[in-house]
Order: sequence, then structure tokens, then C-alpha cells
Amino acid sequence: MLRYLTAGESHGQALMAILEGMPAGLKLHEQEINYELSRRQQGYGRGRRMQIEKDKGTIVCGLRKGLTIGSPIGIMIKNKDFRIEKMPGVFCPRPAHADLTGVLKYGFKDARDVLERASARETAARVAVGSVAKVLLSEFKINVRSKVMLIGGEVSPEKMRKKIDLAAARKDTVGGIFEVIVSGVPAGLGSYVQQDRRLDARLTQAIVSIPGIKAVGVGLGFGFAYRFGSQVHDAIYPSGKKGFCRRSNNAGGIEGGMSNGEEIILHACMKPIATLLAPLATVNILTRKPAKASTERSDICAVESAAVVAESACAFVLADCLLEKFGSDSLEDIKQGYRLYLKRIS
Ligand code: EPS
Repeated sequence: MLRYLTAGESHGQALMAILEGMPAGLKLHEQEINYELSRRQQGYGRGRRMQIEKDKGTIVCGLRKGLTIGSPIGIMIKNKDFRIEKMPGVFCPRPAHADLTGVLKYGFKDARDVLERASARETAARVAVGSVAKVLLSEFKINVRSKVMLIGGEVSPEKMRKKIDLAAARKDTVGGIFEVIVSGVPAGLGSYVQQDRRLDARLTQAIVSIPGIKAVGVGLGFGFAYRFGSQVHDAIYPSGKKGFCRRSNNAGGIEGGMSNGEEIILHACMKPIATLLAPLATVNILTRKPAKASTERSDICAVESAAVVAESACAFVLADCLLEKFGSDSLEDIKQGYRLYLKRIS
């Protein structure tokens, strides 16, 4: 089983991740982690924090001579903006943020205690984990990429940017839709035999757990609701090399909770960021009087970054499924089993 935990507050000393279950014998460099971390920091509409940070992951354990040795991999990302003790209190919870419910749930008197961990900064640690998963997947020629499809209703890149500019001018924020595409996945990852082994369930859970994500679709997603079965299901054809193939991919590469050998295609909707510079109405948690929501330095739009995080989330799930099917101790053993399996199904 591949599993991970993250720790760290937005303005704490560092973010940390422990990834357990990677096989021995995988070549790993910090630069692969740092490449993904820098991708997460980019995107039109990100806030000033991204100019302060230059996220760098340090592998603190789990490697010897540049190779994994099967032990848990520990990664640390230091926060340049480390000043958690000096951060001001937050008493006017922002609608759409974790602020108010977090205060009620944990019995805090200051929403700062909530938002430091609820912040999407935590996703840097998830990307560090996902970047290691991507390195494993690349050994099997499995590639995960993403694309922003729509921002605030606009689909052309130029109009998307304009929409973000407009949001900034209005002291507002804007969300959107992105797509994640995974190519090179063999048929048979995931399983129909139990609910928590279904690949679509695992992938959508991983994406919807990213802060701000409100909906995830597989393949045609909600589009399935508008057409007949004969118009949407992907007919099966013989294929010399692969054995079987499809000429359409409305299923998004997943049938019966398993990869079917086609590209896996998912899309997700991210709501506009909760922190508004022209704040909405709220209630002061100390005085219980009506107030305007607190403002924090934040992003105008983080859809591009969320797409990078979603790539990582999917890479982790697919790596987990791959190790589940082919073993998880030694990379060489896994590769051998993988080759035999591909030969059998082709
Ligand atoms: C983020 C860091 C945060 C925010 C953002 C994501 O930095 P700061 O709060 O210091 O500006 O920019 O967090 C949120 C959107 C949020 O809701 O907390 C990051 O590293 O991605």
C-alpha cells in the first residue's frame, strides 16, 4: 500500500510529507520534486506569497546513493514566510473558507488557528509526494498532464486572462475548470470488486480533496445525462498492438472502476478563492456583531495551480494502483511482472 501524510502550517517553519510504500531501486532527484513545485507556484492570478516563496523540496530520508531503499521517504519544504507567531488574529470569518466552522469545531477564539492549516499552501506537500509518484509512473511510460479549460466562463486563453484582470480590478476572485489527462495507463488498474478499490472513486476523491474543488467528472461527466447510451458508449474494436481499442473515449478511460487502456480523462471545477478584497458580510466571532469578512493576502485565481496539484493527486493514486497490481518491494520485480502482464493482455 502506498500512503502519505503531510504536516505544516502556511506560515509555519516548513511543510513536510512522508511517503511510504515506494519500491526500492527507483532513481530520485530533488530536481524532479522542485520542477513540479515550481509549476504549482505559477499561473496567472496568483498572489504575492508566490513571489516570496521559491518552494524547494529537500529529501531528508528514504534514499541512499540516489536510489529509494523501500523505507519511507521524508520531504521537507521550508517556508520563507515563517512568522506564524506574529500573524494577526482573524475574527471575522470569510464566507466559503474553513474559518467559521473550524473555530466552532475546535473551540478556537481566533480563526488564524484554522486557516494556517486549512490554507491551500498545504498542497505544496501533496505536489512533492505526487512528483515522486510521477517519477515511478515514468518508469512505465505513464504520463500525467493537465490543462485549464475555462476561467469564469471564458474559454480562450486571452479572455481567461482578461477575466482574471477584471476580478482583480473588482477586488474579487474567479474560479474555473481544468482537465487532467493520463496517458500510457494499461487496462486493469483499480477493481470493481469493492467500492474503495474503484479507480474512478479513488481519483475523484483525490481531486475533490484539493481545497476549492467542488465537482469532478470522469470522461463525459455530466454530459452523459443528456444523451442515449448508443450515442455515448465507446464501441470496442480489435487492435493489432494493444489487443483492443476504442475510437471514442467518453468513458474517460475508466469502465467498471478499472482503467480500460485508453487515456484517463477527468475534469474538475474550482470555486473562486474565498478571500475577497471587497469582503462579504459576516459576523465577528468575539462580539457576535455583523461585520465585513477579514482580508488576507491571497490569490485572485489559482485554477492553474490546482490543476498541477490534481496531476499530483492522480499520479499518487495511479502509482498506488500500479503497486497494488504488480507488487511494491523492488522496481525490477515490478517491471518484470508488468512486461508479462502486457504480453498476456495484448
Ligand atoms: C498558498 C499560499 C497562501 C495563499 C494561498 C495558497 O499564502 P498566504 O496566505 O501567505 O498569502 O496564497 O492560500 C489560499 C488560497 C488560502 O485559502 O489559504 C500556496 O502556497 O499555494
